[in-house]
Amino acid sequence: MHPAKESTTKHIKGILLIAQDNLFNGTNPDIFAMVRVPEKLVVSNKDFVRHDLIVDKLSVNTAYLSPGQDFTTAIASNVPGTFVYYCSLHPTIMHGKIIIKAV
Ligand SMILES: [Cu+2]
Repeated sequence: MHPAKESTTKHIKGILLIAQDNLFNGTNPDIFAMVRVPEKLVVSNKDFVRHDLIVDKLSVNTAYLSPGQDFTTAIASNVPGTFVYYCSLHPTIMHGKIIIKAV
């Protein structure tokens, strides 16, 4: 019995970012999360070229994803703030914000 572990798992929600046509989800959407509430993040490459997803300040880096490949990671922060996510291969067109709000 590990109730603490159980309740942590309950708080993990899923975010899916699909890389396609050199955009994430078509619009490079803002992603919202709460401080100290980890969010599962899946990046799926449905494009014809390689992409990755990096969030420098949250230590997220999927490495290069080939077409058809996906990668599961998590975003988590103990401090509120706005963090930029981007594809290192197309940083000027594939970028958005992760907004972590205080509880
Ligand atoms: Cu890219």
